[in-house]
Amino acid sequence: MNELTLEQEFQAKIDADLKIEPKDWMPDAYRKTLIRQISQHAHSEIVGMLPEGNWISRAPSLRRKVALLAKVQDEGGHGLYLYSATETLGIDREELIEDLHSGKAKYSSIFNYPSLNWADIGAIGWLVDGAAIMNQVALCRTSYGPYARAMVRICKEESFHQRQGYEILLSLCRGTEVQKRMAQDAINRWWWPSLMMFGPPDTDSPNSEQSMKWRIKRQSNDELRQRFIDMTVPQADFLGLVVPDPQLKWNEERGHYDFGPIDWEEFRNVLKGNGQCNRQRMKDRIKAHEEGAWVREAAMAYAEKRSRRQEQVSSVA
Ligand code: FAQ
Repeated sequence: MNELTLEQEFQAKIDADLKIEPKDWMPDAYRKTLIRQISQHAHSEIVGMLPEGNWISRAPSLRRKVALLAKVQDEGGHGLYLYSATETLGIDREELIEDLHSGKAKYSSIFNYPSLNWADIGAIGWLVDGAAIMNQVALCRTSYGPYARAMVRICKEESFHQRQGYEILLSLCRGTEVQKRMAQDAINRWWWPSLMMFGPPDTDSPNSEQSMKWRIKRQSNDELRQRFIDMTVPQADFLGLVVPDPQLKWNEERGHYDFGPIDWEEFRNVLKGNGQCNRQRMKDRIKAHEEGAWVREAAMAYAEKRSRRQEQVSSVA
């Protein structure tokens, strides 16, 4: 079959909402786009462990510590599902990790902001996980089977994370004046970077058009951002917190909130490596990777030993 026919059949399958599986024929550019997006997503999960990991030893109670520990562990797990999904596209995990550590690969801009106090852990859960879920629920219907299936499980865990964050803020908002001020300060700092998580505006998003055609992305950056704002503002009202956007206003005609301009210059700067924590995050990530070398070696040695034993057993049988 020639390339054109293969491509037409591939697109017809996508248009019929069927999943593409690892052994199916796919255009090179589709494979590359998936490797780019899924690996960036995997990197975001494991770099995202760092700002919260900082607070495990300082959580204000045992209950909070256990919940945060479980959340950070889940994020490590999400990274693993996503690296595995990327490997089904024929790329080696080590190569992806090297690209992350060398600064070649991107990860979500949001994780280059500092987590300064306990209220930030609430804000990360509520806003950052909230934004992640909004994006990832759409990805449960993405066209590539292994990615879509990983997303279903990830979304279930993320919704627990979001509630955990909201509950931290609820406790602070029902606490003392100082605690409420802490919560407000955290929202002031995390609101705008959370909106940036959805990526540049549709008019300035080079990958969107093709990714939507291939149904890798099911909704555009701006659509998801608007949906997130519409969902989150009433939650902020319930907490008694003010969203730090003087232009935020319900628009009856549109049935959506209007909001003020996003500082895309700040976003581009963070992507260039000049955010508040880019250097620190990479330093910590590389250190964690190096210190974990013995665990990977031990796991590989165990896996090899097990498969040798299984071979011996089956040759005797
Ligand atoms: N940060 O043309 P588009 C989480 C890049 S998971 C950094 O619109 P695309 C869980 C983009 O890669 C959070 N870079 O790109 C958690 C592209 O660069 P490239 C991560 C960004 O791919 C919670 C360029 O800008 N989630 O948080 C960002 O069509 C709490 C042009 O942009 C995912 O990765 C950004 N925010 O759409 C963990 C979801 N936005 O590669 C711990 C999957 C854009 O051409 C604690 N990914 N860029 O050089 C996606 O849905 C998409 O990749 C988008 C971007 C929507 C992020």
